[in-house]
Amino acid sequence: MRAATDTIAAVATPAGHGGLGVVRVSGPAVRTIASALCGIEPVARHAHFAAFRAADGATLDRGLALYFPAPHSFTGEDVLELHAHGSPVVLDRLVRRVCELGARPARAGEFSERAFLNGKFDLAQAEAIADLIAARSEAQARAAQRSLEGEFSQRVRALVEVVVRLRVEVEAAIDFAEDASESASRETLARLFVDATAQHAALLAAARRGVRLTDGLHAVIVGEPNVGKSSLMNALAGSERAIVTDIPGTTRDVLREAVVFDGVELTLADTAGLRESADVVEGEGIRRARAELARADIVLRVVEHEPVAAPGELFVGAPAGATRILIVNKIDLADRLPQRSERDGVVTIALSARTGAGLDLLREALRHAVVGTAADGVFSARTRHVLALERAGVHLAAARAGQASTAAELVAEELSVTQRALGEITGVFTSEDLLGAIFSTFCIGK
Ligand SMILES: Nc1nc2c(ncn2[C@@H]2O[C@H](COP(=O)(O)OP(=O)(O)O)[C@@H](O)[C@H]2O)c(=O)[nH]1
Ligand SMILES: [Mg+2]
Repeated sequence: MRAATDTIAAVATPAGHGGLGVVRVSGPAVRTIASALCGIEPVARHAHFAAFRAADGATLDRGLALYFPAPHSFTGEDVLELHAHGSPVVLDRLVRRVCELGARPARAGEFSERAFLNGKFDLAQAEAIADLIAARSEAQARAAQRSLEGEFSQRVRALVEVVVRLRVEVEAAIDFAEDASESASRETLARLFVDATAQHAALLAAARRGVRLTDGLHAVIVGEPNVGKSSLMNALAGSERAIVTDIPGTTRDVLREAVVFDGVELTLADTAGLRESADVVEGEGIRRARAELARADIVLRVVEHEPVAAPGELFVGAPAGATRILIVNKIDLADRLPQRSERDGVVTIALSARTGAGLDLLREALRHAVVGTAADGVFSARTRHVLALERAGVHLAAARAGQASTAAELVAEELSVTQRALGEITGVFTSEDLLGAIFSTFCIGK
């Protein structure tokens, strides 16, 4: 275990006023601080009711002091938790008093960083704690909990194991190049490569779903001016979020509103109508609309009349994998009934944003689009993990392709790089810089 030489302290509960507020202290000075602050010899995992005292003996507050001796604590160090009243003033004075007694204010994420360095959990799990705290929907919280329990890390480690076995085989082939058992080893190698490739593909797909769940899905509403994009946004959001007028070019900036479908957060973006415009501001709005379209998971293309052309042609500029929904709006004007149809992978829904007729069909289509994202077994993941997995995949493929032709030394090198990339996810191989960058995004007191 890495023994920290200094003691850190921070408020662990959110800023603001509440019934309780907790100050967390971690490091070698914890026992000294407990006895000077509360006048107690702290007993392990025992709730001491105590007065927290200032230097002059005045009472700062009364509350509970809990002591978790190393290594059985969150950080793996001696930890003291002070449960006081949830007043920012009281908590601030407590932290300052604790710092007078030998601690220093903790940096953002420093408690989690110490826990990681002391082997309490790996890097992916540390990130899952941050994701759990930041979760905005039940599905996000469940997925973060799964990563926190180590499901994601276990699958990464299982893949690493196969890569290690591959390395052993390849190294053996280098050492005993003349051996008669060479053909047997080739078969083993081929089998292991198939296994590793399949595991890698499944893990990458799962991590991509995890990122979509962690970050939420992006749906964009696009179409010509005045077709009712903003009206649709308001109808889905259930509020008068966007300005609606009969003047073409009313919406200029991208407006966003979050809605939750089956536990998955969907960010709806209303955009400027797509047309040629001489207006500089509207032109910029249209540029932003196109950018929003290019990164959308779900595209809602609004028109006023059933198109003659194939519906697919109305989605130029949308990413290949995006869900495409065509909305034929203003059916109230044509005295039509709401309707849903499907052609060329595009779902078409006829509705009225004004009367609300057919909105249920659209909600159903959106719900269908988010299903799978929140499926059981999805864990939270980050872009960092996906990038590392993609890098690992490139080198694994190179090793596999090279096994027949290239020198075994090069295959061994590709496998070693594969393993390193995977190790970055769980933090087995991580530079100080990367660690600093990851933990600094956590909040203070975590
Ligand atoms: N009759 C009818 N009018 C609508 C409907 N949806 C929008 N409108 C009207 O169409 C005009 C343009 O709407 P707006 O939402 O601002 O369109 P945008 O330019 O695409 O954002 C406004 O006058 C709306 O009241 C609808 O379903 N039925
Ligand atoms: Mg608009």
